[in-house]
Amino acid sequence: MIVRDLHDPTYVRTVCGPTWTSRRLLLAHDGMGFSLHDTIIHAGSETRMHYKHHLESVYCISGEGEIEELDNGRVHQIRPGVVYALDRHDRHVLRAHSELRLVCTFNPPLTGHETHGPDGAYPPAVVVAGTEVGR
Ligand code: 9YT
Repeated sequence: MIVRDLHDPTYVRTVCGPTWTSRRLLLAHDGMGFSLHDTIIHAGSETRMHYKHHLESVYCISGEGEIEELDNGRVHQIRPGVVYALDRHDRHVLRAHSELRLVCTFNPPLTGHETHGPDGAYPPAVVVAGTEVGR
């Protein structure tokens, strides 16, 4: 069994982007088949993303914002209790009206240090003999 505490820096990897702070609780090396993050999105920010190599689901536990699907212009309100799943590698922009706290999963799991490239994606996982390897 794996037990992690968000407040224990020994195991929780914190990675920052320009508009977000991601506390990565479970990663590829944990062998769960997904990674699990507790992510803070800064109030007033806008983040354009396109996870070409991953499927992400995002569950809001606090804050208010909106997500726009860039392929069709649809806008969805984000508030506690709302989940969105990027099941089609959807291009999107996330706007945080207030600080958002989001629980995120990635499949395949992140290996640890990923941040967005200029295309809004994280790099693909490197698979060696069935195991994702950090880059
Ligand atoms: C909602 C979202 O995708 N934010 C970017 C950070 C990402 N969730 C992460 O790495 O935790």
